[in-house]
Amino acid sequence: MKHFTRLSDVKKPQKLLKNALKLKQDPLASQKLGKNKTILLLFFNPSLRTRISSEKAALNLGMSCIVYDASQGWKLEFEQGAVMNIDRAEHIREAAGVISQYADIIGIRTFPSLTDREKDYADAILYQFQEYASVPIVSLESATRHPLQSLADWMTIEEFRKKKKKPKVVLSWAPHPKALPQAVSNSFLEWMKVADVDLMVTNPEGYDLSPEFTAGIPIEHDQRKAFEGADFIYTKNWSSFEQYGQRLEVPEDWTITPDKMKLTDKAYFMHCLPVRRNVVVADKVIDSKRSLVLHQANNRTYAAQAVMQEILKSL
Ligand code: AN0
Ligand code: CP
Repeated sequence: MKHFTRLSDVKKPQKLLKNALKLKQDPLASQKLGKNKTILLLFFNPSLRTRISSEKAALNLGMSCIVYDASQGWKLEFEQGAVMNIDRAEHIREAAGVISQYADIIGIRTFPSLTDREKDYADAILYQFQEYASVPIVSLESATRHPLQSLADWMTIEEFRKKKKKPKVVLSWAPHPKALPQAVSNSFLEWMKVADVDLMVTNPEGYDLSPEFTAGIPIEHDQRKAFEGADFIYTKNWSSFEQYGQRLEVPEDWTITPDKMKLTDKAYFMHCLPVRRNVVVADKVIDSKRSLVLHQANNRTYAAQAVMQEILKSL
């Protein structure tokens, strides 16, 4: 594997999953692999889990890790041929080229603008880094996808699924006071398509995700109906794709409550975090024994470690 920005970068996803689960049993098994190697994590947007779990993964592999808060640094220019006489002090071409000389792998977190759909969905910042850097690029959540999260979520589902039943996995929209990206949800669908599960999405009218990600997956606009018989409820808020980046009026209550969870087949509750309690999910659900949120967050380390391990082997 050269880069890790989306599922299609991974030749054998099942093997990557297996490696992540194996690393979890013995996280320090490959401590020599990363010796004298450096990963640089570049954050254009905030993070708690991704930042710490990725650093921990790098340390487990014996790598050095540099974290750079790019929101505090020079404003970068991404347009080709730009006359840089306003506020952007440095072009992506130099920035990516320079960082490539300091690091063997670059991780990048960059959220969408939520104003320009075409630009966001081209994931221009991430892929320009890929173009102008000379080392592998790992997505730490881009405008369209969050593959490290999806791999950790897949690990979690594998660990908790009943052995003899193909689980029904429901991705459910939930309310949120702010307009959020679609990346986590897009990516979850992308990865669940290669997992052995029955997948369904439920969201209010107007909130259907991009057809690029929902193709072949049933979309149910009645949340209660979708929850019937579910084994995993994966919850996430996202802003509208159709009315791009907007928060639309939703008359019904979409918060995940104990009542709704009773419609499921004793489903586990999942969320990538950070989560707004009693807006996205009721305390009683997230605090219940069926909540896997901390387990998911723990798996982020081993997902990142499996990805870094595969990239290090290819250097
Ligand atoms: C971000 C999002 O929805 O993409 C990060 C989630 C991992 N969430 C927030 O900004 C609350
Ligand atoms: N789930 C996740 O990626 O969390 P952070 O935004 O805190 O990294």
